[in-house]
Amino acid sequence: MASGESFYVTTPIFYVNDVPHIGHAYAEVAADVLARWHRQRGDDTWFLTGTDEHGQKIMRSAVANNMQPQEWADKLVEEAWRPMLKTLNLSNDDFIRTTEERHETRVQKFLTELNDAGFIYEDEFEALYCVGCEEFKPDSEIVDGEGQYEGQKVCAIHSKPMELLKERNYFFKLSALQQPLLDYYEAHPDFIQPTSARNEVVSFVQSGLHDLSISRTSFDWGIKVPWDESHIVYVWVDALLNYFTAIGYGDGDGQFERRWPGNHIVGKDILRFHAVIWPAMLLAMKIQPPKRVFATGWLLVGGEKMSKSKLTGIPPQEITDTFGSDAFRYYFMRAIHLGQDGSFSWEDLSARYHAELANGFGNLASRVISMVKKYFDGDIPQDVQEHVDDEKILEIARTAIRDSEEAIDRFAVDQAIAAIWKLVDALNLYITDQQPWVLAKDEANRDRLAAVLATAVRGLGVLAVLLNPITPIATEKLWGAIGGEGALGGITPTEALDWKSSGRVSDLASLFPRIEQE
Ligand code: ME8
Repeated sequence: MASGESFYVTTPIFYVNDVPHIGHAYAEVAADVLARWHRQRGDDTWFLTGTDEHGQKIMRSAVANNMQPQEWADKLVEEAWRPMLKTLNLSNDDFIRTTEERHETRVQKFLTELNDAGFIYEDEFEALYCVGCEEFKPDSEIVDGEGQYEGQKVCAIHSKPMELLKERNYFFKLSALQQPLLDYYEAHPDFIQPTSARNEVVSFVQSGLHDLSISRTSFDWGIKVPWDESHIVYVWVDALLNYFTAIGYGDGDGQFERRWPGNHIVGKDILRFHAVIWPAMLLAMKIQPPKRVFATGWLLVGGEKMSKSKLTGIPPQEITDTFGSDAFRYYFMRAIHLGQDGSFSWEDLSARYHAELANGFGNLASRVISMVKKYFDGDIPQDVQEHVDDEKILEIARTAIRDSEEAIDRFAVDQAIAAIWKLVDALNLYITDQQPWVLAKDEANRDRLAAVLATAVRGLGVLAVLLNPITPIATEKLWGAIGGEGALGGITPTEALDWKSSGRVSDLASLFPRIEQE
């Protein structure tokens, strides 16, 4: 089933002004699940993540910590951001930092080309800027401050005062791209997802685009504008280009051509950068925009976006230390529909962990394996005569495969898991109905017992493959315990369905042990 099709998926690159919280981890896990899913099916997959290290926000946090910006970025990347990849068991193929030379030289190359194409000019500019967003804000996104900021204008997202910036800047002719963008959205209805995000972007662009200031002179923590070194590149233009620089834009070695266009998973607060500015820069250069920009919702705390600046962030390891990375991945992918906001609660996490992972899936696996041990001395029964009830289970497995594939194509990971869970529930019910422990009492039922357990093992094989992108550690263990050979990451669900283990079961420690509540 190896398609060899390219699947390039990216996360936002994260500001290194602080340490990660579960809101950042969420996008990482979503991208990782999609990458593992595609890799498993033989697609030519590339998963990129990284860090966004220039701009005023980083410079100021470095100053506040008495460090040079580069030193500060190095510290946070090594102590906080790279360790998060391990905490979440991510399978990223690359990690880009915007302070790397490979990034800087390619950003300069791209900007030179954009300038040569006639899309850049110089002008005077004055507007209100939010350093938290690293963005000039329209009036509609500025509100009156409260508390210590009473009487001041603040950013609606960060609740911090806006700053008046007046500079001579280079501008990108974004307004000239308004109609080409609208034409592109129309011709590619799946480009921006979900639909609510698409509608928002289309009406924003219809309401008129202004040219974009893409350089700064008031500070110097950034990449130099190649034709005028007294300016640095606006941090968002620098950051968006990471999706190109990491895959060798302009190198001519074929990697870029092989991977692009990519799929971007982004938070809804940074949708316009990805669905307006980024494709506009590409349309200007006659390069194909991304295949898909998918806007995720926010993890909320008390109804507000969990955030570093508001000190409401929960570090991912607080969860993984107790529940493990598999449960973290499962929970966030299952409990929240990608594209909608969600609230995290320890109670909900614990309830789903115990009901779905421990009792639903883990227990099913241990029951089946212990019965094969008990009744067949560990040998998985072979060449069994299937009965209509067994056929039904195999049919449910086929449906789970089909429905989950279809959901993943839409990035609806929660729906894919729900489709897979129909097989978990059906297998649990099947064991309860077939009552292998009753069949085992009468030698005359030996063949029937063999068929039931062989079918249950096949069902577990399909589950191991389908759930591998979501809970890779538990499913590798399960695959080994039912006599599966080879790395699970390279087996498709259909191959697992046709697979009849000729092996033996082996001991399987509880996949999801119960956790005593403190
Ligand atoms: O925006 N729930 O970086 P960033 C869900 N460097 N997602 C959340 C979240 C929450 N509570 N809090 C943050 C930047 N995020 C830029 C990106 S890409 C070329 C440059 C998400 O560190 C947020 O929506 O502020 C965004 O998608 C991502 O974390 C990075 O945020």
